[in-house]
Formats: sequence, structure tokens, C-alpha cells
Amino acid sequence: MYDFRKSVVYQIYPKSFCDTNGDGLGDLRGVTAKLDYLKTLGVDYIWMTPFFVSPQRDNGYDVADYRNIDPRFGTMEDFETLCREAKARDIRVMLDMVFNHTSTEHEWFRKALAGDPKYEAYYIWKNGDPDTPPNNWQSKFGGSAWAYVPEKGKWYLHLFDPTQADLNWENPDVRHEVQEVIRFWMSKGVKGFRFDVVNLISKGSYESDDQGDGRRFYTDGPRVHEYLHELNQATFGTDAEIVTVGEMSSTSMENCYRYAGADTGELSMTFSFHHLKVDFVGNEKWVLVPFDFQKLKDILFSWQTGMTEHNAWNAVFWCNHDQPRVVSRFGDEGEYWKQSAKMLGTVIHCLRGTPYVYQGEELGMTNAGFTSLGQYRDVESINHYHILRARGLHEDSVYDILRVHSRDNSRTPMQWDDSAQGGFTTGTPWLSVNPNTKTINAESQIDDPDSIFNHYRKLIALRKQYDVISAGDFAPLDQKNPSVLAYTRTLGDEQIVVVNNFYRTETDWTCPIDLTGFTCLLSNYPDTKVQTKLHLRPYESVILYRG
Ligand code: TEU
Ligand code: CA
Repeated sequence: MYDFRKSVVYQIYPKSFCDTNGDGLGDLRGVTAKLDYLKTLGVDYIWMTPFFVSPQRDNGYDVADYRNIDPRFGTMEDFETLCREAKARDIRVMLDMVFNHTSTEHEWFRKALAGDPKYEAYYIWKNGDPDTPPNNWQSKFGGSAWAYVPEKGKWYLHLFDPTQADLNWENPDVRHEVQEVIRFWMSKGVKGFRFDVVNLISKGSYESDDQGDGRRFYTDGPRVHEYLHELNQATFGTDAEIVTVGEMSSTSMENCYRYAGADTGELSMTFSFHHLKVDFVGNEKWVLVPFDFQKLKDILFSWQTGMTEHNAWNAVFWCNHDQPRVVSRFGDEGEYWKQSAKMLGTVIHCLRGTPYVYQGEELGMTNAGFTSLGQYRDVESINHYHILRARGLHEDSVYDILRVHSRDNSRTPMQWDDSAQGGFTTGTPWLSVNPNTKTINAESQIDDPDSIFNHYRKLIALRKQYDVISAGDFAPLDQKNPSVLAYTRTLGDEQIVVVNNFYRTETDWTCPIDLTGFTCLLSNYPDTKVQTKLHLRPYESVILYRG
């Protein structure tokens, strides 16, 4: 079996990666053009977010045709070229499959609307009065999760945008369609799949939720393990080289033991998000609160030990296209930008799991810094602008919240060089390029041995070189320390100790393990002295090794 523990996945948001024809939208040819850059970084997989035919209401997560490429991104030929060129560089292609819902422009939904009973049964409909949704479930993007179709006198379920209708997985025909789509892309040589919100596919009972927004009725639902096991057996499970990852929304660890268990026949690994809700209030992200460092460690570490005890595998990450930039979130955009970005990279890459790098993270790209609604494109952000204003928040406060939490923070175009559009496009970008591309860009970092890019390159290389990083057991160190995040990984006689000062204040830290005989594998300061009593400078981060 292919050892995905030694692999690193690089996430590409194609719309914002590289535009080759000047229309302001990144495209597949742009990805091909940058494969040498990715090879230099050393990644093994590229996960590309959806580029299938789509009205782009949710940037491609509203799929209208699973087997064809949206002309905005290119052609099937472009995709085949990309696969070929990636393979020539030993990079594998991972696709993003959105099977919880389709766009309402998908042929299936159109046929359902036109009254074809076969396709009507592909979605989730409830009869009811036009003024009262079937229950109180809320869309993840705000508002009711139900939309009314007057011609049918029925409501359909949409856990996301009204143009993203939830599929009815109870219907075996739906499950067969999904299997055929997977086989179609497997036949093109695709070697990985990321499954969007895949723990939401099995809805339980459609009761109103007197305790919340309905998520407890459809999250990790009653038949989800059965469906995933069936999908595995019918499709990718036949190819030991294929790696799969499920995006698990508001999941539980107990369920992830099964989703990502080594012997459960479901998926290779899971994304969970609890460690990123540490700057929320409960499930509410549209608030401004400082992040809770203790909670961050407790959650990260409990998933490390819990998943290991149950022989299950984590995807480890800070960033994706839905999350703000990590250096802005948990690091420092100012004086210690470089040190903090490197520190955050080290924390993730030495954990037990498969690390994911989101485009631009390896350069220390920061949040967008938008100041007006017109700059935002994300449906969730725009909806919440209006929701928060309607709740009575002042405009400025709403902008402050969006600047911290909007998904557009991570979607601004990739910063390739210091030109006005960052080398992303020769036209007008669909979302503004961050003006800090003048100083934060790939061109200035690739050949600089001290750059964030080269720190990530080293982290990726270390994983290949040291089995203890890919396979070692995890144990926390001094978990209650108010500013240090530290842990060990151990494999036989080999051990690494990873020590990170998460703050800009200097701190003395005595390692509970005697560090005599350890050497420094990587640090974000040039002159780290290896000693049991460490004096940690701002955001100082070291990997110590004994073999
Ligand atoms: O996201 C799932 C999800 O529930 C959240 O991350 C959501 O995007 C939001 O941040 C809640 O505050 C996945 C995709 O990654 C996302 O881009 C899509 O919009 C969503 O599913 C629907 O397909
Ligand atoms: Ca383009």
C-alpha cells in the first residue's frame, strides 16, 4: 500500500492560483505552468478544489456536471496534460468531489423540477405550507436550510446555498451515480479524492432542533459509515495507491476512528475543524475574540492521541480555502511575520498525520485586509454582512469581523512576484491581489535560504528522511504551559522534541526531557543552542533529534 504518511498534500484553489489567458481567473494551464515550483517545494499530491462545470455561486462547490470541466478553467485536454506533467514530476492529482449536494443547475435537479419522478427522488423534498419551512434547520451560509418551489408546492433541503440542493443518499440510484463519477476520474489516472462535507450525507430524522441549528440530526448521520464503506468497495478501494480524505464538518472523534481507521474500509484520513474553532464563541464564528491557546493545544493533542489509539489517521492543517490565513490568525503579520509563519509550519508538519499546505501558506501570505463589501466575493461573507447588519451591528464592526473571519482572506490570488497583480494575471483579478505582494511573493523567496518557502521545503524533506516524523508516536510535553506548544514523537530509539514559543514574549522553558545528546534538525533562528533549559525568543521554534 502506498505510504501516505510520508506524503504532503498541496491544496490549490485554481481560481486564485495562476491565470494564463488574462481573464482574471486562474486556470488548469496555470496549474501546469507552476508544477516545477511545486516540485521544488517537494509536495507529493496536489488537491485541486472543484473545477467542474458550475454556475460558480460557491466557487465550484455547486457542481452542475461532475464529468466536465468548466470552460473558465480549461478543457479536458488541459486536465489530461496537467495529469501527465504532474506524473512526470512524481506528483499525484487529488480531486475534490462534492456529493452532499449538486447545483440546482445540474441536469438531475432540472429534471426533478420538471416533474421527472426518477430525479425528484435524487433530492430531499418535504410538503408544506409556503410560509413555514419543514423544520428550523439553518443553512451553513445563513437563513433557513429549506427552499420552497411554488410550482411543486414543496420544499427542498439545502444545507448550504439555496442553489446547492442536498442529494438523497437513501436512494441507491444516487449512490450508483456517485460511484460512476468516481470511476470516471479514476480512469483518467486520478490518484486521490477529497470528499466535501461527506459526513453530512446521511440525514437522520427531519425534526426541528430545539437545541440548535439542526446539525445534530444530519452530522455523522445514521447510515454514513455504510455509505462510505460501500463507496470504498465499489470504487477507490480497489486501487491501493489511491488516497482519500473526508472533510468532516462538526464531527466527533469516535466517528473519525471509523471514517479514517486503518481497517475500516472507509477513507484514508479525515479533516476535522475543532482546533480551528478556538477563536469562535461556541459554533458562532462571526465574533471577535482572541484565540484560546490552551484549547487549541488540548484539541490538537487529544486528536493526536485519540486517533492513534484507535489506529486512525489525521489530516493535519491550519489552512484551506475556507479558513483565514494562519499567520494573521495565530502568528504575527508584523515584526515577527517570518518567525511566526515558520513556527506555525513546524507545529503542523511534525504532528502525526498527513500535512496539507494551502497555496501561499508556504510564503506566509496574510489575510486580505478588505475594507468594503464590494471587495468581497464569497457568498457566506456577503450573507453574513447582511445578517450582522440586520442584528444591529455597526458597519465598521461588521467589517472588523469579516476582516478576521471571511473565507475570502485565503482566496486572494497567489502572490508570485512583486508586480501590481502579483504575477497572477495580466488582466483584472476576480478578487483583489493583496498589495503586500510587493514584499510577500514567491519570486523573492525561492532562492533565499532563510525564507518561509525554504522552511516549508525543509519540513517536507525531513518527513521523507526521518521515519520518526511520519510514523512516530505522539506525546504532549508541558501541555499546560501558557505560551509553549511542545511535543515528542518517538519511533524505537529515534525521538524528536518539537518546541514552539507561540507568542512574541521571550520565555524560559525547561524541557521535561533531558536534551543531552540531541541535535537541532531545524530552527527558525540561526543560532539555537541545544540545552535542556531553553531560552525561547519570539515565536522561536525548534526540532531537536536524537537517533
Ligand atoms: O465547507 C464546509 C463547511 O461547512 C464550512 O467550512 C463552510 O465553508 C463555512 O466555512 C462555514 O462557516 C465545504 C467547502 O470546503 C466549502 O468551500 C463549501 O462552500 C462547502 O463545503 C459547500 O460545498
Ligand atoms: Ca484564466
